[in-house]
Amino acid sequence: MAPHRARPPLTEPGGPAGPAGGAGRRDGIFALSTAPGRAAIAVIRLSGPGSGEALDRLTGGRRPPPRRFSRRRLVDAQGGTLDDAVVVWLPSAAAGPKAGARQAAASYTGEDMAELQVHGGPAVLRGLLGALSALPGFRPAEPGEFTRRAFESGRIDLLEAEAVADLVAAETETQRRQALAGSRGALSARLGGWEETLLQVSARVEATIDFADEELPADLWQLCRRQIAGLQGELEAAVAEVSLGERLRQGFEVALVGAPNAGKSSLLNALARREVAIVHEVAGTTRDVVEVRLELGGLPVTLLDTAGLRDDPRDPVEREGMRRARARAAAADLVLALFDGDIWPAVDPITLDLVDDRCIPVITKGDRTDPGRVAVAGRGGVVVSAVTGQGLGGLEARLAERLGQLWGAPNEGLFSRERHRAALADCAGCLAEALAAPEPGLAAEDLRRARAALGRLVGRFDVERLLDRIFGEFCIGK
Ligand SMILES: Nc1nc2c(ncn2[C@@H]2O[C@H](COP(=O)(O)OP(=O)(O)OP(=O)(O)O)[C@@H](O)[C@H]2O)c(=O)[nH]1
Ligand SMILES: [Mg+2]
Repeated sequence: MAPHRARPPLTEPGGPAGPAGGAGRRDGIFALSTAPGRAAIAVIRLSGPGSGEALDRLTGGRRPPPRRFSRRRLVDAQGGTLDDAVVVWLPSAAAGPKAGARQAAASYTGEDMAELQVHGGPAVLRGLLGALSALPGFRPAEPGEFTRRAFESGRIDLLEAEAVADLVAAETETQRRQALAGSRGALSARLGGWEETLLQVSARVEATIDFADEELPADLWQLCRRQIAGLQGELEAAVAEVSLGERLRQGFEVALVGAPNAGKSSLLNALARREVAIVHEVAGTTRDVVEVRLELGGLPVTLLDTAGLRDDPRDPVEREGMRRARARAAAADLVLALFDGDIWPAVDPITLDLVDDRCIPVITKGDRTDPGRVAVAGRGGVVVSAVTGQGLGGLEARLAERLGQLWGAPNEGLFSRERHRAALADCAGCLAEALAAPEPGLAAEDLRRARAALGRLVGRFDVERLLDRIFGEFCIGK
């Protein structure tokens, strides 16, 4: 679906929407949209009805032609030069033969916008942001406010807005693909299909009520029930998929467990390719759970290093560490159960007891283990050495394969938030009630509620309550 289709605006232009709404003309906003710090180029964006005049002031009256990169000297209110920059003027209405006709807004926010590509040094930015603050009617943007305005002007729906936040946060290839699909309307399209079916079935149910005495196909109500049941099944599948979507956003958890000194922290560091956790010959070094984010097979992974497990630790801190280790391992998607290569093929019974189908057994310290003994006892385990790097590639491949199985190959455009789960489950629940309704008249009301639940997902109902939560997740400048 095209990302830039027009939708009816949800709030009146210039109305009291947005965190800094007020009567009359809407505030102009500006923000540094690139990361702060030193860079060759930094991008500052402006949005709001006063953006054109702001650009006039900043360029000393030389507003560039629309949608053309133009080199301009940027000046402050006293005419002093701030920077030599590339400037783009993005009026909300597209020019051309159709100008003046009702058409899709031609900027990200749906308002007049400008982008300044400036030298990315702290002093340049301070000067420019200061000059922008001094512009009448302009203020710094809140986090996510540009995207919020895009939503409020009807250019994108809430699902697309959330996907924009995910795209900015994406760290791995799979996250990027999913978020990009969502920002281009993949989730909205799935939702649109359900809404279409729901509308059709609602109309049929209403017909059985309104025209009960007239000639209607005898099995119309039965047909409706079949359609409702089909839709309910699809929604329940979508609810089930949310946990996968959440995993993708938050990362799959892989816990390392084993006896003290089994080599957990060494393996964590080797997989992370940096010294994250303390490694020491003292047994019981690690107490807290140490987390590292990695990408494996295109998926985000959080590796968890944990306290070594042993019988009866005296130290209360170590005991607490072990409690946390067990809890995190129980909740993890996959577990690497580490067996100390130094004592192999003897195995630590506590770790052995934890082995289940989420586990990959790992024999550590391969550089010190007799290869003959390891070969005999391989049994699907991977032999690694944190010292020589032996087996690490194989372990990563095994992990990527297992994660790939957990991930499956879902649709592009996964529902991934608790908010989605609640609305989809609510809709599925209403459909279940419609199916259980003794007569079409009662089912019609359930179907109306089901439609409202779907509408909430794209932001057509209950909007205000949601907005601050959703847009608060964003970076400033997006
Ligand atoms: N030769 C060799 N020594 C290793 C290897 N991995 C770990 N060690 C040594 O084993 C000892 C314990 O390593 P750690 O990584 O701290 O073990 P741990 O499982 O995190 O231990 P706790 O945090 O105490 O539970 C250290 O002296 C490491 O240098 C390895 O692959 N080869
Ligand atoms: Mg450790």
